[in-house]
Amino acid sequence: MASVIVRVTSTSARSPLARLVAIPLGLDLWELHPDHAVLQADEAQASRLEAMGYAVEQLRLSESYLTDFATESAVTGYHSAQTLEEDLRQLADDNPEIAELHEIGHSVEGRPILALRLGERRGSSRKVAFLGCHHAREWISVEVPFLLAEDLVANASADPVREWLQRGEIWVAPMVNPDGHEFTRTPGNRLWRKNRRRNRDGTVGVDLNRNYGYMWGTLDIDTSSHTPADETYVGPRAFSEPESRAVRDLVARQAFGGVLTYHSYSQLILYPWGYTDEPIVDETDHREMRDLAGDMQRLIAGVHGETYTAQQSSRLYPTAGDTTDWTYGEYDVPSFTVELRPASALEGGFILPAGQIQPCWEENRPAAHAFIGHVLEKPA
Ligand code: 0X9
Ligand code: ZN
Repeated sequence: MASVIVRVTSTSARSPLARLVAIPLGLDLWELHPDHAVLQADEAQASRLEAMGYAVEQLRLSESYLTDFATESAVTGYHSAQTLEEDLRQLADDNPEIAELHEIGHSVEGRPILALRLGERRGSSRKVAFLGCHHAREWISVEVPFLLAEDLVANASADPVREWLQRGEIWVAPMVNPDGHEFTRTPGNRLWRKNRRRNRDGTVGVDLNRNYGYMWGTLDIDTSSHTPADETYVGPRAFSEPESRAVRDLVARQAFGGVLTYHSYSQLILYPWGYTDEPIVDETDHREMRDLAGDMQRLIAGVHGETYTAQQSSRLYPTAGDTTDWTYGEYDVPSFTVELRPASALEGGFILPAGQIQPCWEENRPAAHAFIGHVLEKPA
């Protein structure tokens, strides 16, 4: 069935927009704003929404969206799982005194999940982690952490990087979902989100950003679904997937003092909780993350003037089992989800033109540095 990208607004009080996520329609929700939502739906879902009192306006057919944005240069400007491995290996081989490549696990289809450890000392007590690409179609979320690693290596002999690498370790795992990412490089599959697990009912894929073990599975809504065919399928149990287990085991081994995970799109800086609208109870933790998110927002805006809005995750929409709820809930460390460029579907959504990789990285550099400084320089 043809899939469309639509803008949805409410036309009556009996169907408020916020209720969209609570309707079990299996929607692929891209944006949720106070006055409208953007989502991908097939024709049956679109007509059901209309019957429920929503106005559904077609933005673009997925097919024309793909031909508009998925040009040749949009593909060649980005890494594949293989070129990422080659580039990470090169970085490690060329800089053995500060960089080391680790296989932290394997995907469902057997691809290595890689993390680069940067730092002079092994077993240092100050460590910070950057993750990318839990979601296959979010290609820019591979490039920003990769460029961060490359830039840290290039600036390793100058402060503040020199001091960070002496004092602690920076771990970068740019592609948590290599199978999904590879799949999005095949014709017609650019908008795949999940991993490539064969589910028991014959459908494919678990949403890796719903598979972490804090409050896992406690919601059953469109943005955190127990239906295997859905885009946000939480999986049969917490950490059922080798990709989320790889991150779990890395975090358990290294005991990071902070974790930042890149996604796209919408230009947001999100901090826990995601599973509830309640704010974090611990006022010190809450203030720490809220203030740091605000600092990152200002630092990002200072580079190219782009707004990345800092807010609690659940304000975007509620989900249970995401990465940062788990890293904060289990380990009590500052944890952020950064949604990268662009700001909206009309600017490309998940398909960011390759020419924007560099400016997107440039604006995120000072924010990533602020996070590293915060974690590595925190008083003991
Ligand atoms: O839905 C997600 O996993 C993230 N958005 S994305 O468009 N990259 O898929 C947001 C996760 C943040 N957590 C919550 N909203 N609870
Ligand atoms: Zn994502």
